[in-house]
Order: sequence, then C-alpha cells, then structure tokens
Amino acid sequence: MRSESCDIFCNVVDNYGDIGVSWRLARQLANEQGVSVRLWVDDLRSFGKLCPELDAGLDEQRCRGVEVRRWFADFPIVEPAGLVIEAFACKLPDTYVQAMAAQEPKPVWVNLEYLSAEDWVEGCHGLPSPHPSLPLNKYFFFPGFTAKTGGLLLERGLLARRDAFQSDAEAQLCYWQSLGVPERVAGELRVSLFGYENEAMEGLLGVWEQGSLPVTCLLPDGRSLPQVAAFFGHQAGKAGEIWQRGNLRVHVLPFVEQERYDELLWACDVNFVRGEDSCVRAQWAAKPFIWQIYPQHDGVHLEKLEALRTRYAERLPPAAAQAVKGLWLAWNGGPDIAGAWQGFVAQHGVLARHGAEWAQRLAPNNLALNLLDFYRQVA
Ligand code: TRH
Repeated sequence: MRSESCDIFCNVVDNYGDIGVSWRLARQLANEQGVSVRLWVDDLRSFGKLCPELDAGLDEQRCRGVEVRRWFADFPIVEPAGLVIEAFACKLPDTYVQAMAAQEPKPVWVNLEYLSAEDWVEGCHGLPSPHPSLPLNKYFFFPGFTAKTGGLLLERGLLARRDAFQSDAEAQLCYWQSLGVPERVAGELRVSLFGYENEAMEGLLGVWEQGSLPVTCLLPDGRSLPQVAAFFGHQAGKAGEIWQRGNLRVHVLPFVEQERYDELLWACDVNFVRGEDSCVRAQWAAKPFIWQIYPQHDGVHLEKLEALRTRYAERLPPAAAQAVKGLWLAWNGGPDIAGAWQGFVAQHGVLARHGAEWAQRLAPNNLALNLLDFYRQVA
C-alpha cells in the first residue's frame, strides 16, 4: 500500500447501520491490517451509542486505534489518504475531491455500497465511474454473498471466539447473570429482538404468550420498545424493566457497545435482526435468524429480502426453507405471524445446523481483505 493510509467518510443518515459498518471496517483495517485510518463522521452522538468511550464533544480523538474526526461542513485542508472510502454514497467535500485530483499518484477512491444478495451486484462490483470533470475514478465496491462480490465484514478470530463462547456453559451463565436474566428453565427459548416498528409485533408477542414453550425475549432499547411496552399495557419502557404475560417474559436491555452485541446473538436460540450490520452479525452467530429489512417507499426492499432468503435457503430441506420463507415474509408485512412462528420453531434444529454451515461457507470472503487487495491492484 502506497502510504498505508485510509480516510473513511461516514454521513449518519438514520439509525446505526452507516456508522456501524464504517466503524467496524475502520477498526479492522487499523488493528488487523496496520493501516493508518482516519474516520470522518458527521454525528458523533449516534456513533457514541456504539462506542461509549468516544467523547462526542471532541473534534479530533484517537479511539481503538482509529483517528476519529468530526466531519464539519466547513472541511479543513488535509492531505488525502492513499485509500479513500466513501461509505454509502455520502458526498465527499469538494475541497477534498480537488485535493485528491491534485495528488500524485492519485488516491484510490472507493464507494462502499449497501449490502445486497441480488444477482446484479456481481456485475457492478468493482466498476469504475469517471469523475465528470476531474482526472479521478470512483470505484463501486459491493459487499455480498458470492465470490464475485466484496464479501462481508468479519473480524479476525470472531468465529473461534463465538465457538468458545457457545461451547462454554459457564461463560454463558456469567453472561446471563450480567444482564440479570435467570437461568434457563427446561424447554425455554431465548430470543433477541432488534427491529423497527412492525405491524406483526402484537401477533408475535401474542403467540409467545400463548405458546407451550416459555419464551424469554431480550429486547435492546430502541425502536421496537414502544410497541412491546404497549403490549404489556405500558406507555413506555426503559432498560432494566422485566415484563411477563403468560409464557412470555421480556427483559429490556440497554443498547450495548458494538462488540458486546455479538454475545447476545451468540447466547440466544433465535435472533430477530434488521438493517444491514446486525443481519450480518446474526449470520456469524450461526443461530436461526429473522431479518427485518430496512423499508423503502418503492417496495424494492422486498426484492432484497427475497434475494437473501433464497440464497440462505438454497441448501435447506423444503420444509425448513418454507419455514424461513413464512416467518421472514410475515415479519416484513406478510400474513399469519402466529402460524409462521410455529412452523419456524418446528425446524429449529435443522436451521441451527444450517446456520453453522452457512457461516462457515461465507467466512473466507472477507471484505476488509478484499478491499485492500482491490486497492493494491488499482493503485
Ligand atoms: O440501525 P439499522 O437499522 O441501520 C440501517 C441499515 O444499515 C440500513 O441498511 C440503512 O439504510 C439504514 O440504517 C439507514 O440496522 P443495522 O445495520 O443492523 O445497524 C445497527 C448497528 O447497531 C449494528 O452495528 C449493531 C449495533 N448495535 C449495537 O452496537 N448495540 C446494540 O445493543 C444493538 C442492538 C445494535
């Protein structure tokens, strides 16, 4: 790498996915690959939810091996890095682009795209787009699920740490104790629930309440909380609260720092996830999972949902594939959440084995390594 340096630009649009992915990538490049990383972020308050040690009052700081800079509209004059990553088409400052054009050799400018399992991604991954007026190319880098895409973010040693945790009953017990969650009772299912507002919420909570198995639902503080609180007859809720109705008990958890969220996914039997980054983490957790996709007005999100569902279910026996289809659709605006949940739980053993095999299959296609290889080829 020419200068072993990388600038990552992140504009926090909504929620935590943009900064979640940028922060994960920044740490991986810095701490695993020895790259000198500067992360420019316009909203340090949202960032601070994922990384509480960050000081949202500082314009410049070092955090976990990464130089974190507040991205002001009035952008300072800086020398561009060798690798420039524009996360999710956030527009780079004009002065910075001018500086890139003036630099020799030119930096490699990459737009890191949103994750999709759709087929067209393979054809677009790595394509250049010439700047309309400056001697610069911007390259489109697509994360994805096949060898012809940029792969997925996966930290070194993550799967080994997951395996160690999942085979260590004592570690899991300590983990549950740290959350104030009692020991499991026979037949109990532990489910994490991270999502957006959802029309199917009441139906899902109802089937858990009425079901024959005890369900413990771990609910991180966030957008699903008001609906769950309402189900229990409360106006609102906060971390630390515990609610019970029939066979369902809910523990409201604080939103934890990013690394600690993995443990929740590893420890649960089923994970409800959303957006982009938590969906990938659920796949590394290798437990049966349900994806609530980020909704878009034009409905294109349903095609993305279908693309991942199809890929994920490809090697599943028909009954298990059908169970995944039923619950993923019901959780994304489709019918019959109660029946779909029962169908899914009946396939839990098959889906758990499949989850482990699926994670193993995806693991070699590592986004951070692919990005560096791409950089070295282009530079
Ligand atoms: O927050 P999200 O809904 O982000 C979304 C998506 O990325 C979507 O693609 C994008 O278009 C939209 O934002 C604007 O979901 P996501 O992607 O799962 O990001 C959540 C992040 O929060 C992820 O990095 C995991 C992290 N997290 C924690 O750090 N602690 C927690 O307790 C929890 C529940 C999550």
